[in-house]
Amino acid sequence: MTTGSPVDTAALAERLDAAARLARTVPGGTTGLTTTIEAYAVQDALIARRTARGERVTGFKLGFTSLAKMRQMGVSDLIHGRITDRMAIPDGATRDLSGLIHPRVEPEVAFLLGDTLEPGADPAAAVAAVAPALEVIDSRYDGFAFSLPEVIADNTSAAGYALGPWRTPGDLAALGNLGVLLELDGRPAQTGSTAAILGHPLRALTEAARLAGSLPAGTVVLAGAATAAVPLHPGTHVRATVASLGTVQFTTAPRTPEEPA
Ligand code: OOG
Ligand code: MG
Repeated sequence: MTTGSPVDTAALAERLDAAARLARTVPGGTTGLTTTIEAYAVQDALIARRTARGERVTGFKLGFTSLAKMRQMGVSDLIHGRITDRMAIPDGATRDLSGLIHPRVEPEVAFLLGDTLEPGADPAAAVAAVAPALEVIDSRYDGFAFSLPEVIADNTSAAGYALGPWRTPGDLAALGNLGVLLELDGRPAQTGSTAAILGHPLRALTEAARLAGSLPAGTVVLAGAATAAVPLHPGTHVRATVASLGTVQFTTAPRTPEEPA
């Protein structure tokens, strides 16, 4: 077995953190990462840098839970990352995209845990509420081109998220096949179904607990995009609708005159 030289976890976390803060990309394929174990260690170090600056982890996200996303990004394994209070976009707010590199947006379903979710436990018993969600992703790698360990180290491209109104689910089983619509300026950009998320979004919770260990009450879990992501530009109204759950939306700030087109 050949192994590359060990990755300097702290140095790579600093490099990816700087890329996010300065909106400057890192070329994919240059990290030396070969395993997901190393990659999650870098992600942990990256999150530690954020929390040391006063950011608070608000939840957990899954990625590549749908075939649409796996195909779009050329990968085939589940990944997980963390979302923080600095990434939160209030429903209906305006978000300035300056500071992001090449953002994309995707429609998701979010869960709020009312109880601790232990690995192997029935996820439905821990769910307090469900909401439609939008995730903004912004890879810190050139052209969104990365290996699986590289996107994990980059906190799974996490950059922003908006949550619609929380709803106490009467029947969680019904979450398994709800229509999903992503609109840009009132025009459909993507359509799909919650069935695209691992066959049922509740499975994302099962996987989250399996991958991360026990998830505490109060955790928000983004189940992963139901459709491919679309590029996000300034001056755009973005809305996701999940049938019977409702809508969530935000507007991106208009381009400033000195910003290049
Ligand atoms: C990685 C993030 C994947 C999802 O919902 O599948 C993700 C990426 O596409 O750059 O958030
Ligand atoms: Mg996502």
